[in-house]
Amino acid sequence: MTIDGLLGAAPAGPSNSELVQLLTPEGERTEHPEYPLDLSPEEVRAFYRDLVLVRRMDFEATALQRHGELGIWASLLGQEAAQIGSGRALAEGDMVFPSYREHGVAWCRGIDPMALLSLFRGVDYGGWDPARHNFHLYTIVVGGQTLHATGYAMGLQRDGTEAAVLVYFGDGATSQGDVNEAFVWASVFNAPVVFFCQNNQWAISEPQEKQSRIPLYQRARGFGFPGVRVDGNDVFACLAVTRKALQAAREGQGPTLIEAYTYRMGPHTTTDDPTRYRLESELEAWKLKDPIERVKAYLIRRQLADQSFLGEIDREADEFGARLRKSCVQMPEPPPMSIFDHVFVGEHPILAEERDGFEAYLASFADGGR
Ligand SMILES: Cc1ncc(C[n+]2csc(CCOP(=O)(O)OP(=O)(O)O)c2C)c(N)n1
Ligand SMILES: [Mg+2]
Repeated sequence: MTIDGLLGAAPAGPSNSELVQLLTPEGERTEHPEYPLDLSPEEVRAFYRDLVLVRRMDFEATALQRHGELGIWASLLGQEAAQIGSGRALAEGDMVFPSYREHGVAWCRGIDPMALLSLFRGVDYGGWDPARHNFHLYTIVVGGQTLHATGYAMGLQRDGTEAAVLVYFGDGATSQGDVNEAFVWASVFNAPVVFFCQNNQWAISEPQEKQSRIPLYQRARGFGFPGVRVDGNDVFACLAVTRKALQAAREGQGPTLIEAYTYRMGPHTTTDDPTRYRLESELEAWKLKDPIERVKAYLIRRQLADQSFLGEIDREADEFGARLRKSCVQMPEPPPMSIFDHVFVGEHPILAEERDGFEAYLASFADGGR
């Protein structure tokens, strides 16, 4: 018997029965007994606007990077519904721990898109106040934020605060020790944390089949808490599933793992070339499940929006894009010495020595290193 025969075939796409879906790729509304959802036409239109604008932000950021205006960009293309649906499920007092791709969630938390661009332009370390927005700084260390989130949730629990924590990570991150440790702690302490895994099928060039032989949401059971798989390209389902899990967490029912089944339509980051490791046909198949097109189809099908509304959103996106491009190139450069600020709370002798050395180095230039 071959090794494949012994292990069984790798899981293919999810069967419909295990995937929570409330809006089909064709834009038809479906019901799920555990996730009733009632949205007003204004709310659906607002979702459409969110989705279009964050895609535009992403598009502009990618283009800015290609023009050399950003050092790097991690695109959310294809994951808009997972992020807007879950992001809009948050209550004001909930806390978010993102990875590095959660631009749509940042949008929902009221973070100025320029603060995201400034980080990727390298002119600051993440230009927002996590406490003001209840949105932590981006974490590049894959999976590390799940431990921060769990610790924070345990703090909320001890303070008796009725709020939940929502932490984002990817399919690849589920293989990290940190994530598994976070699952253990969250489980045994019944911490009010929702683990939101965007399974975008790829961890750079590593396919999700190399992360797990079982669907990722089923992992939760072994840790002792519920797991659910949601159509990550369905903004309604992502909203309903996340809302329920956050409420359960706030009510003291402990953690939930949500696996949002989606697809990274672009490269891992602008440094990556996915044509080297995956087939174009895969992308073409996922384009048919586009998260924005299905909301648009629903709006038109139900006559909740007309061409003038759609045109208005397109115009707003054009203006938004122009504003982003203009503001990005006008961002002030930080003074070179500011790189030493905020490293430690107090003075540190090694850092002080390095700072003095760098200062002397800059002074050795005729223009003082400016
Ligand atoms: C601890 C650690 N190991 C490796 C890396 C390099 N790295 C950056 S992103 C990434 C893949 C992550 O994939 P996934 O968790 O699926 O998230 P996605 O990028 O697909 O959103 C890797 C290996 C890192 N940043 N941190
Ligand atoms: Mg991934």
